[in-house]
Amino acid sequence: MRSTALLALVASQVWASEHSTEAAGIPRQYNPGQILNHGEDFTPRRKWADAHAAAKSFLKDWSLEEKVGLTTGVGWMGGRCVGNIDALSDKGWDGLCLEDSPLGVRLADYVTAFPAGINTAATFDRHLMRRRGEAMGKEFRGKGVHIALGPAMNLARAPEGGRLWESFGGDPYLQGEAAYETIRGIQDEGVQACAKHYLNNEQERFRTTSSSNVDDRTQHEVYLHPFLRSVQAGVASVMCSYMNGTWACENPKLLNDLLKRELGFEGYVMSDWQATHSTDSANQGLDMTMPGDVYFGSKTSYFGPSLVDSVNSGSTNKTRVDDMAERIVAAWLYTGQDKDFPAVNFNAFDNNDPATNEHVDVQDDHYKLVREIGAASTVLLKNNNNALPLKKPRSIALIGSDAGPPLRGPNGYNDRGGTDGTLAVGWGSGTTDFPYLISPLEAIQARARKDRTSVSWWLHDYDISGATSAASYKDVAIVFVKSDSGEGYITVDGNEGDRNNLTAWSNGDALVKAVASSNSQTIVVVHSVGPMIVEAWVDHPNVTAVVWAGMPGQESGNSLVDILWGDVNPSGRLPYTIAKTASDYAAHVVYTGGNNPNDVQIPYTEGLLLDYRWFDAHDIKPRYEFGFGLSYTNFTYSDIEIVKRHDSDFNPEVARWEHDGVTGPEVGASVAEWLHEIAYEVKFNVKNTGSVEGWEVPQLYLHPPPSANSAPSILRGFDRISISPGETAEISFPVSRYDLSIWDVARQGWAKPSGAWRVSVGASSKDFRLHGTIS
Ligand SMILES: *[C@@H]1O[C@H](CO)[C@@H](O)[C@H](O)[C@H]1NC(C)=O
Ligand SMILES: *[C@@H]1O[C@H](CO)[C@@H](O)[C@H](O)[C@H]1NC(C)=O
Ligand SMILES: *[C@@H]1O[C@H](CO)[C@@H](O)[C@H](O)[C@H]1NC(C)=O
Ligand SMILES: *[C@@H]1O[C@H](CO)[C@@H](O)[C@H](O)[C@H]1NC(C)=O
Ligand SMILES: CC(=O)N[C@H]1CO[C@H](CO)[C@@H](O)[C@@H]1O
Repeated sequence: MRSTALLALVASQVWASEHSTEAAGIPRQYNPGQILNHGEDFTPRRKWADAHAAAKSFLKDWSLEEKVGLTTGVGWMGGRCVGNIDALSDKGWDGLCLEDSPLGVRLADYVTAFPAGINTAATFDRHLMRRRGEAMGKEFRGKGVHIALGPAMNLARAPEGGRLWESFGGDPYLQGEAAYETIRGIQDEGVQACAKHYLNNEQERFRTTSSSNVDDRTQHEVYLHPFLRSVQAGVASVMCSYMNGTWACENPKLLNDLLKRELGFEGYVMSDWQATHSTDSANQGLDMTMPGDVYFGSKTSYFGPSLVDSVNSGSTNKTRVDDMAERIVAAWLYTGQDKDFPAVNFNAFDNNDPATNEHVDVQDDHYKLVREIGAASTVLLKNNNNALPLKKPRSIALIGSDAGPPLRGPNGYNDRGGTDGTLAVGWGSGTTDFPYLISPLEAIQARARKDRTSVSWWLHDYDISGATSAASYKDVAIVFVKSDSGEGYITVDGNEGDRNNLTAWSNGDALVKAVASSNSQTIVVVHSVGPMIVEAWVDHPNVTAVVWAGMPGQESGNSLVDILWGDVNPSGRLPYTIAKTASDYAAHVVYTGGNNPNDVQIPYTEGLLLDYRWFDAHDIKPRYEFGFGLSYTNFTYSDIEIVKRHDSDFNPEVARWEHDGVTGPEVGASVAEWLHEIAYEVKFNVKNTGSVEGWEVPQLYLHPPPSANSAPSILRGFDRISISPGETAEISFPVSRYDLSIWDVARQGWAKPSGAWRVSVGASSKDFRLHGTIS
């Protein structure tokens, strides 16, 4: 479907506001409403108002040059962190340390390597998402990092996209919930989070020059949504990406209209590293340039003295610089960093320098959470004849290099940019150094010893006959396969960040087929950054189980053992669709084109229909659908009831939505309280009908009316609940007016389409168990 067709929607009512671009900065208004997040009453707006008032008085005596100093990084490698803002000690300002990554503290020692974002999403568990955020926040703070450069929230649009494992998958709602929880967790520990990359940075190739061309409705409903949730979480900073016709970091539509006006964002926008292209960026909404120099080591800056000159010559409004500085200081105050913040105690550029690295151990007992999330994110895709959990087999063979330790150790390649041994995280700036890495081989041997199971292995991927003999005559053969990707500055086996194919690396398909021909209990474990095509072997009768372990972090082997032996009942769910063939996906990485700006156009022609929405709309049967995952027990669903929470006849705010289309406050229009207030609750029961305790992940899908011209099904609720055998859990999903709205392009507002919404509750995006209607 062409995205332009989506513009012809029929909206019966709209809540609209006039938008215009303002170079001097967006005025801030405070909507004294509460934002509800699944019953949690969290009100960042009051806190932001206080932080801005305090920032104004903090900055009262600062000169123009000093304020500009706040907005200008010191230049690449000019400090101990990947980004640094200078201190001004006579003003009580200690400077800022900005450090990667979305899964832990990068380029530091004695830190935890958490599971990647994609695994965090696969848990479908808000509490685990929050706890991971908190644990990471503690570690960043302990190292003296003010701003953690994460979470990443770009969508898994093209399945080959190199960095999609850093963020939370193929659905905007799941992406948004995970972003919300991660930010709340990080910031509750007094560290500023950074929502990135804003916006439309869904592939690595040409990411600094290509233009992502996205229609306005898709932008609002899909790509902007995780940033809306980030603002609702009170996010301190947003990182602008590279370009969209005009550079993303000097795009007033993106920075002023969408982010600061519609979403009412109160923190500051920083550039991605070297993504600032002019001093005029300040006029267009950029608040901080990173790492500060024009290019790494240039000793020049678009901000710094250039910005001072620009103000003095009248090209930049001084009030804009005031606003930039105020936003940066407000975010610092919002997160309480003015009090007792630890000094930077590591050196991202030289861990071995005794003068600058104090080797502070911030790991606490976070390894336990890593193991828990690793197991909770492991997706059981196939389990014929209850092949799993393992029942004290007498012998096991482990096949494939992905089972074993890397020959070069866990950090043998800078930023994990190589292929060696078991894969527990992708490559690039979205990684940490591993403090250690538990391989499946190590963990399985330790577990097997308890049952006196014999363990043998064959780690040569290309010696097929050796693998076949190793697997023969064993009770169980476990074959390990992988697929890797990362950030574009590193090329691995010809993959320039983005994957060149969606099948297994290192001869994986041949290995599985060979082992399955000689062992009737062949279990396949997959470590993959994203969707991997499994058609070569998935239907082989001897492949009795498929375990999708993703990117589980430092406790990889232990998390896997918990699932294989049934100490943890699997409940991971796919955060993307696994297709039967690569060409079934809605979109792909654009691999060819020139290197000059605008040479490569990336048209987002699939519009709203990414991932499962595309498969649904075009009736393409996937191998495993979004939201799918098996358990060692069974659940039944019953008693759906849809309860209206507000009486539209008497509530004027509901009336506004349902009857008139009144213009609302401009700033923060898309996060207005009434829009996000709970309008309906979908209640139902889930019963564990099996014989073991387990976690179920019920999911709520809305089916918009035909007038909406939307995708057939849209995820709008999920939870992960532990239920004992024979027990029934009562579940309730809130549905807000926003959830039941579409973006009306003509009238620039959230609109309620005419007609009834059908509602389904079920165990995946295809396995619907209960149905209802919201009219
Ligand atoms: C500078 O910004 C202020 C406040 O937004 C505005 O009133 C004024 O008109 C602007 N001046 C210029 C020259 O843009
Ligand atoms: C897919 O890419 C991987 C990594 O570069 C490579 O090992 C594998 O051979 C490729 N598969 C095919 C079918 O070309
Ligand atoms: C399954 O494994 C057994 C060995 O246990 C083998 O004899 C048989 O041929 C295999 N089946 C297939 C279809 O390869
Ligand atoms: C779930 O139910 C199906 C059909 O009733 C049954 O075949 C299967 O063994 C059950 N699975 C578990 C894990 O109890
Ligand atoms: C938000 C934004 O600026 N979107 C633009 C992205 O690029 C396309 C094509 O250049 C424009 O049509 C969009 O308006």
